[in-house]
Parts: sequence; C-alpha cells; structure tokens
Amino acid sequence: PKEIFLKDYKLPDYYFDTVDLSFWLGEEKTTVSAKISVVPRVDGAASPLLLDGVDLKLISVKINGNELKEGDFNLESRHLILTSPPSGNFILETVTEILPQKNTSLEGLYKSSGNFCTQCEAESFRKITFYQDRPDIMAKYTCRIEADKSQYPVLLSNGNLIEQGELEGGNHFALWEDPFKKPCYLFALVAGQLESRDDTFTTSSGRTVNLKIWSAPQDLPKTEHAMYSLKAAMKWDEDVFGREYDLDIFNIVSVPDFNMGAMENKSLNIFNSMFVLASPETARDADYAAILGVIGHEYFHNWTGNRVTCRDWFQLSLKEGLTVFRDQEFSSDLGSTVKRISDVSMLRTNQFSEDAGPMAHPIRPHSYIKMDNFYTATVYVKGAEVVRMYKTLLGNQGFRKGMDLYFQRHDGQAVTCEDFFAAMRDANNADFANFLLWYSQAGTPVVKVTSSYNAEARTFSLKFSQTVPPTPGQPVKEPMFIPVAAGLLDSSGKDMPLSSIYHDGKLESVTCGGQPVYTTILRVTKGEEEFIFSDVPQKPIPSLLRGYSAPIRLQSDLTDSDLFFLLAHDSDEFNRWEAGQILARKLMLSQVVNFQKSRDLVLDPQFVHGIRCVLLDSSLDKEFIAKAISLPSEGEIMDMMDVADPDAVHAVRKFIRKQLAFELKQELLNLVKENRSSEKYVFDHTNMARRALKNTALGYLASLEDEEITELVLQEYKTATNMTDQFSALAAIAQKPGKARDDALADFYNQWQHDYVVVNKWFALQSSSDIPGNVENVYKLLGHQAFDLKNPNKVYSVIGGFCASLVNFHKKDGSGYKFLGEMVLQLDKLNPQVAADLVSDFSRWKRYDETRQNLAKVLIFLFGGVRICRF
Ligand code: BAL
Ligand code: ZN
Repeated sequence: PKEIFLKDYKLPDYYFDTVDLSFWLGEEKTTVSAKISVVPRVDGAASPLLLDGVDLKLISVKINGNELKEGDFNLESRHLILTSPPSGNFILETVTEILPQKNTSLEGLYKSSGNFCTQCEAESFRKITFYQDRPDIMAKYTCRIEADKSQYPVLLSNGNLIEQGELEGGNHFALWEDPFKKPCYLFALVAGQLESRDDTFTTSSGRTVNLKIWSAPQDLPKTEHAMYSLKAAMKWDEDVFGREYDLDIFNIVSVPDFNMGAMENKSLNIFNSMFVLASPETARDADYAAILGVIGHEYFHNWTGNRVTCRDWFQLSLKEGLTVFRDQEFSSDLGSTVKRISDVSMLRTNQFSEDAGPMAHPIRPHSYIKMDNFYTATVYVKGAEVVRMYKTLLGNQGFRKGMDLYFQRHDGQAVTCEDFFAAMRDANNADFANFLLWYSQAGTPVVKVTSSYNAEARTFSLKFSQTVPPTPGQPVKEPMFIPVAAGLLDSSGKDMPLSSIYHDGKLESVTCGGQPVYTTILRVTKGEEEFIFSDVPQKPIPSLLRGYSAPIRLQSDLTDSDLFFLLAHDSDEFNRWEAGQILARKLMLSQVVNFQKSRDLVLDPQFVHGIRCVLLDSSLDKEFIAKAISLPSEGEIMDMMDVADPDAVHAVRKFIRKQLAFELKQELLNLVKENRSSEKYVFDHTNMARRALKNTALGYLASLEDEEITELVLQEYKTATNMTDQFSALAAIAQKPGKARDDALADFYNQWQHDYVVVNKWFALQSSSDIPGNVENVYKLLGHQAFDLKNPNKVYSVIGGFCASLVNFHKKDGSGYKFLGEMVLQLDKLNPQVAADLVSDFSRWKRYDETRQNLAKVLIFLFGGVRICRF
C-alpha cells in the first residue's frame, strides 16, 4: 500500500446521489447488489471511475442496465476501474459475493457469535461492495436485507424500516431507508437473534423517538444503564448545544466481537458489549461511567461526525476530538467532579508518550499508509484538548456561538478542520493568531515560567518561554498559541482580585463587566513573553494552567513549600491535585536516583503530612481525595527520565505506597470503616465517591505485610454486594502472590465464569499484575478455556493487560518482548488491526537502556516481516 498525503487531496470526479443495497445473507456466502446513481462533478467530463474493493468476488457490473463486458472495466486486486463511463449521470449496478463467515478481521461484514454485523470505518465498506470509499462521497441509502427468518429474526440497517415481509423457504426481508445523506463509513447492517429493551424520548420540539437497545436475550437485563445513558445524552445535547435528534428511531446493538469500543453508524450504533452491559453485581463504577461516556460519545456523533462529516481521513480529529470533548463535558456535567483530572491523567499516560515517540504526529496527520493506525490518543484526546482551548478562549457563550455557526454553515457537508476554526473565529470576531499550528505541529510544547514580585511597584511578573520538541519529520517548530489560565493566591490562600496586566507594552484590563476577576487567560504566543500583573498588594503564589488550560508540559519555579500551599488552598480543584502530583513526581524521581545508586529509599515526612492533611480534610469531595492520594503512574515517571528504568520506577512506587500505608494506617482504616455501605448500589456521585475513597484506602492497606489487614481485605471481598467493591477487594488481595491470592482468583472465576464481560476483567487483573515472573502465568491464561484469540476484548485483556505492567513487559531477560512478538505474529493473520494496536505498546523502545534496546531490535526485525511495522 502506498503513502497518502493530505496535500494531494483532490475533489472526486464523480459523486454518488443514491445507493440502493440489497443483501442476501447466506450460510456460505453473502450476495451484495448495489445500485448507485452516479453524477459527474463536472458535467460532460468522462474520466475513468475508480471503485475500491477488497476481498470481493465480482459477479456482474452494469451501466444503465447494460452488462459490461471484459475490456469495459479493469478488475485489480483492490479496485474496479470503469475505463470509459458515459458522460452525464448514469446508473451503476454491481453484484458481488463476500464471505462474512470467514472474515476474522472484523472489518466490513462479518459473522460472529451467531450474528451478522458490520464495521466500515475507516475504509472497510470496500470489503462489502465496490465503492468510492472516501468520506466526501455522501449519498442517500436504502438497504434491503434477506435472510433465514428462524436464524436471523432481527434485520437492522440505518434509517427507518419502511417494509418487511415473509419470503419463500422460511426466509424474510426488511427494507430500510435512511433519509440523510451519509458517507459509506456510516453504513451498518446487523442480523441475528437479538431482543430489544424499548423506551421513548420526546425531543425539545415534541417528536417521539423510539429507542431500542438490542442484545442477546440473556443480556437484556443488563441494558438498563445504557438506556439511561442514551436518554441523558439526548437531553444534554439539546440543553447544551441545541441539537435535537433527527429520526424517529435510534438503535443500539451490543455485540461481543468488535474491534473498537463502539461505532456511530447513522441511527444504528454498534457497540462492543463491554460498553453496554452493566448491572451492579457485574460492573464497576468505572464501567458504569465508561458506558455513560461512550453511549454519549456515539450519540453526539450524530451531529459532530454524521450530519457534518470529514472531507477526508486526515480530518479525523474534526469529528473525534470534538466528540471526545463533548463526551467529557457530558460526563462532567452529569456529576463526575474529577472527570477533568481523569482525562488529563489519560492524556499524560497515553498521548504524551505517543507525542514523544517515533509515532508522534499532529492531531491532523500529514500522511498515512493505513488509516486504521491513526485512531490514536493524539487524534482523539489531544484533539479534544484543542477543542477545549477554543472554549477556554471564547467562554461558554462564545463557544456555543461558534458551534451554532459551524452547524449552520456545514450541515450535510464533508468539511475540514479549517472550517471548524473559521466558524469559531467568525462567530466571535476572534483573533486566534497562530492557533492553527495545533493542527499541524506534533510534540508536546514545554513551557517554562519564572515569577518575580516587586513590592515597591506592587507588580508581579510571569516570564514564559516555550519550545516544541522536534518530532519525526518536524525538526524545527514554531511557537504555539497557548492559553494559560492563571490566578494569584494571597498568604491566606484566597484568590486575589485581578484587574490589569502589562503585556506587549500595553496595560490591559482583565476585568469582566467592570468587576475584577480571579482567573484570567494569558495568551502566550511567542517564544519568550512577559505578563506583569499590576496592583498586587503582597507577594502571591501563582496558580498556573488552571483546569489544565492547554496540553503542555509546564515547568515552573514554584518551590516545594509553594506546592504544599497550593495543595492545601488552591480554589482550582485541578491545580490542587496537580500540586500534589508535582510533589509526588519530584519525590519519585529523587528516589529513583537512590535506587539506582543502591542507596536506601526514604519517604519525605513533609509529603506524608501533605497527604494526611488531604485525607483528613472533610470539606473535600471524596472522589477528589481518592485522586489526590493516588501516585502518578510508572509510565508518567519513566517519560520524565532520559533513560527509562522500569525496575527502579516500579520499586520506588511500590516503596512509597507501602510506606504511606504504614504511616497512615489508622487514617486509612478509618476511611474504609466510614465509607462502607451495605445499601443497594446507586450510580451517583455521592456513592461512587464514597466507594472510590474506601477502595483506594483498601488498596494502600493491602500493600502492608499485616495479618490483620489480610483478614480485613478478605472480609471486604466476601461481604461485597456489588462488583465495584468485590473487584477492588480482589485486586487488593491479588497484589501479593500466595494462597490467599490463588484462592480468591479461583473463587471469583467460579462465581462469574458464565459472564464473559466479568471474565475479561478477571483476565486483565491477572495479566497486568506486577508480581515477579508473571509472563509464565500469562502464557497459562492463553490456554484457559475462556480465552479466544479471535475476540479483541479477550486479546486486550490478556495480551494488552500484560504490556500494561511495565516492569514485567520490559523485563531485562527479554521474556516480555518475546511474548508480545509471538502474539503479534499470530494475531496479524487473524486480525491485523488488533495486532497493529498491540505493537504500539512497543513503540517507545528507544527510551530504554542498551540491553533492552538490543532485545527490542530482534522483535523489530520480526515485525518488519509483517506489514504492521510502524517504526
Ligand atoms: N468512529 C469510531 C468510533 C468512535 O470514535 O466513535
Ligand atoms: Zn468517536
């Protein structure tokens, strides 16, 4: 396959107006008939029409009813080329055969767990029929499905069901019509033995929408939370963005075998069952929250992605970054007060490492070989941060104005990131300087800030300097436009009123409606830049990058005592947490040096004191406390080192956790006691926060070598009345090898072996364990009766889970690399997309020491033999 460049984009020579598809779903093969009305872009021009097609058997092709003969077309391995189509509009009809039963790639049409199902994004519609498989071809579709009625009683596609009926031989059909133009990646078909949970939603204009969530009959009781989430998302999009749903039916289907988390096909969302199915006994709070977020995400795509779609795949972040931003806001508005903290942690863990490695790419890549490899943390999560910056700069109302203009201008169109930028700018008459660089420059900007107070002049200065590190293909970078939300704390910890700032030789007022503000947005746009706050009566402690207002690494001159002060007082919750994290990172890095020099590890008593104060502060939200006492991840610390040392980082993190548990044992025991509840499970903030704090405390305690604690944790496991508590206790027990661990894991499997979603959690808990030599256990899990290499969820649980334990994956004997290498080679034959995804766990091999690099090179040689090699 060849590399495709953004700069080479050309308008298509032909558009498709209507597409009538007809499927005969057979047991050996499926026949697909497509009737497409083709409209040349330029009247009278008759250039060849190139159709994409992969793994298709062409049966016939007709133009305007006349069958084409050999010579009228070229059939290549990935294309059907009509060499001289008629000038003017014409009707193209093709008949093809495909083999969904043999399709283990889970792309295009496939059959798994007894049902037919599709996945077309990004470029897999071409595995269903010959088509111009690109998102700027938007057409109106009908879809007729015929199949055996007893095996496939439910036949679903996009849009409205306009006809259905019986056919000879026990077969039946359904005819669906989608009144909205769509790109082919949003096409969907599902057929099988499914049942639905039904409900309705009344839109703001009074229309009734029928909602159906389909699953295997036995799973139906576990779709209640998904339905709640869907209705909440529909209401939220009306309230916050004025976006109403546009059809009379909305279907969600839960399937066990799916490459992605979910897919936003028009009115027929298909979901990986892990993001639909939940009950208090089988799903944790985190699962409930993820379902809410993913159901919201796919629903929100109806406007940001479907009604307004992408011109080409380089623009993926236009829909994904925007929709992730929308789902983050939705989850946050529905009560998750620490959502921002979780989202930033995710960005730091997954995206920062991508941005600093060989796969670094801007949120809008310049080129790709296989688009599937660009469904990345950068496109999604950094993309969402870029959208968030518009909101930070424009405020709620300005951002809404920009969104309204975007929909007004582009409804029904396939557009670009510049179109989004222009809508935001034009709706607000805004000066966005060089903001577009966020779309083209890769790498995480590093911003240094130094501060000084002038008591005589009553001014406080902040000097910024920024650099964007070089990334592959981009050795030199320009300064970015970075919005820095800033406030100043006085000596009592209160926010000082801010009224004016000297900047660029001018004194600028920062008041709002004549009133001083407590947080202001500094627009940092140059390599070096100074902002001087005027009228500052005492030396303040600055709180910078409040709410994490830009996706950067900020290096400030705040002292440890400033950071402890911010941890105790900042009115910005995010920065309060951040102060604790900076202190923890410094502490961990200092101990890594001790470990490497074989010196004793020590825990700074001031740090223990800071954590104790947070634990005992009853004014704080419990979910916030749980976050604030959690240490940065091992990956985050390794990212800060010149040469990553997984053994040292692991030992240090473990040491600090254990030492904290030792010092704070009584406080942690109290938290466990005070936050237990035997009441019925409720998914709301208060209860989730309580459980989060109790279980975080329990996790700390379980790191101690202490009989009494082992008893306590076992007791928590046995008396748990919901999965959140049961699984947390199991994870706590599983920290240490031994009989208690083995027994608890066996007991858990016995209890839940009938539930594959729960069994996947059980797999992941074991495979991601940091117990020494865990690779042997993981090999055993591959042979477990519940494991199946064809199911992506199981692969991610067992193989992906193993790679998440950095200390075992990067083990110096090379056993972890060898394991991944073997698995990837096997998987590449079954499901290349999942194989490629796992390889990304390996992309930062150059960050490690020479021994590990040499081991890694062997693997890279192996990967080079398969086409998934990405570095
Ligand atoms: N469009 C692919 C799945 C998602 O991001 O919604
Ligand atoms: Zn999405």
